Amino acid sequence: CLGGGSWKCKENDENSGVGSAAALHSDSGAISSNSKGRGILYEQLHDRGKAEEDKTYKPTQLRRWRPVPPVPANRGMPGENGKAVTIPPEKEALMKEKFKLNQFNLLASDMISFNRSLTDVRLEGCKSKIYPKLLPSTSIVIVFHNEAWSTLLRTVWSVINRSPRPLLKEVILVDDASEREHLGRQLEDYVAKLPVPVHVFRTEKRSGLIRARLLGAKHVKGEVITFLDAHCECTEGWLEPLLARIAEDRTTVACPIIDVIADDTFEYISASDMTWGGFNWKLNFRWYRVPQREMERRGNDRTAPLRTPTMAGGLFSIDKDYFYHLGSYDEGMDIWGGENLEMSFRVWQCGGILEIIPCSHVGHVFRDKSPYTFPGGVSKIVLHNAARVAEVWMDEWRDFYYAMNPGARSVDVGDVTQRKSLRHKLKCKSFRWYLENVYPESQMPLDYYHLGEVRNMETQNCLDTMGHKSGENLGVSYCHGLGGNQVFAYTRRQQIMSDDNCLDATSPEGPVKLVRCHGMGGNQLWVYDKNAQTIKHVNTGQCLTKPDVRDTSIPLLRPCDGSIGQMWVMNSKFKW
Ligand code: LR7
Ligand code: MN
Repeated sequence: CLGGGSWKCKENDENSGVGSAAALHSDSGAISSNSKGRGILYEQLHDRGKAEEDKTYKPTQLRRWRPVPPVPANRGMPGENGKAVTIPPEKEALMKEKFKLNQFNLLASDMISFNRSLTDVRLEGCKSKIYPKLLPSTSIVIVFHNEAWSTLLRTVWSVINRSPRPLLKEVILVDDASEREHLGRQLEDYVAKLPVPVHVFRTEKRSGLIRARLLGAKHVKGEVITFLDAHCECTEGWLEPLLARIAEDRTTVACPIIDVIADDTFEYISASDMTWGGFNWKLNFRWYRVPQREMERRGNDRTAPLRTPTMAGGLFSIDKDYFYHLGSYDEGMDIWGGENLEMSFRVWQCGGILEIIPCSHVGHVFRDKSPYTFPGGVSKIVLHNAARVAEVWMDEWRDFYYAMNPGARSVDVGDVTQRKSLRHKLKCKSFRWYLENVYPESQMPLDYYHLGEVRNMETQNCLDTMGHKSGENLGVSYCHGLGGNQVFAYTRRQQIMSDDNCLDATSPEGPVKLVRCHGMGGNQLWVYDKNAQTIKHVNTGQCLTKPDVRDTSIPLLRPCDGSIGQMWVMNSKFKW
């Protein structure tokens, strides 16, 4: 959720179909069903020559189960059926005070039953699906640092109330060095009385969510590991589709649709089934709209598993042996961040499949800020983790990460030799393969001539996005040489791009705007003449020109005249 160094998880980017789950429940829905054949690309994704027995479970590893009846509404309790909780005006001050503890409305959470009822948010087609009578069992691993009592226990109770008992081996809670009283003895005493085995393990010192999950995973006795954040609510029928998918093929990593539990009211808001996971040049996880291509591969069946390029990271099921076969997690990652992309790339590049299972819904409290400390500093930790992802998995595309995050060049990535040898040992495919086959819609250009600053010869100033969003003007400013907003790629498809925006002009007078790249040429087509050093806009025939004296921050489009103000240097790496 981390976006551009901020913690915004609920920001929606109107222009791109990008956004957080919070903004995605307004699903416009309509999907054209004009497709005949399915995409063939994925059918050959991996060489699935493995013996069938390897892919599934032995009968002794499976359990007979029955569906669980819905949790009845608790009469008179706030928040039932997933409704928003309202706080009386006289408690507003208290509410604000408590909000700071966890960065969500703790007062509201504390008013809601651990067993609150939720509406059945599944698509109709999901409710009538029949799953195998025998499924593998799973252990639920929940790690936390200073989690609130009510959210943690509502997570646990929602698992207990909505999972077929034979499939629920145990719940494993990993306390990552919390400092809150209620998470000590009180928690152990409480869980000892629960109707399913719940174990509490504790890290000796703050180890971060990645190493905490590794500690939890070590104790798993079920066939499948299911990870959840500590502020979730599982809905009716959430578990069966995840386990059924893994039972079909143990190399599948299965994620539910992550619904939104509003941080201010605890309202349960169903998220769209039309979004999948992507990432940007900064290596932030982002939600994007599922492309038509993937809809067609699924035969336009919205209940069918959705192959996603990346996952959010907190909520997923994976076969235990496969988890270790694939190299579990990178122990060199601290506190928070990066492990979700690391695992996503690893799964795809090393022969697995990463899917969102639309018939499985789990709610998660999305918040704007992180409530806990990042010992050593947020940016240092997040940049360190992401740099490890870039170094190990992204080949030359790691340059985009470093160009976009100049600060990352100076952080210590630590030792990545073990992770690189894992990649080698598993004979994992290249990042190019991933971009070509799994995520052709990504904003990583497959081939590009230049990645770096674009400097005007006359003014010696550089093109600069000024941090503008899609639809806003391109800028120009003093070249700082630090990358970030002054980094542009000139691609083989003749786009000039910065992350997911492309230089775009609709009229010969300009202005030149940043617009979400559409990859269709048109107004986003630019020809750079390496000798003349001109950047010509194909549709208008005009040349990109230094700004006018009246406003020195806006580059212009002008008839090409060979003047020095129309000469731009792109000198990072030219391979024509
Ligand atoms: O030092 C820590 N130790 C911990 O045990 C820091 C965190 N944690 C725990 C924490 O208490 C929580 O239970 O780890 C869990 C995840 O931390 P959050 O809730 O602060 O993370 P998040 O929900 O903001 O972030 C998402 O990205 C993370 C990247 O490292 C993890 O993968 C989270 O699991 C993940 N959450 C989801 O995928 C839910 C959907 C959010 C989105 C998009
Ligand atoms: Mn979370």
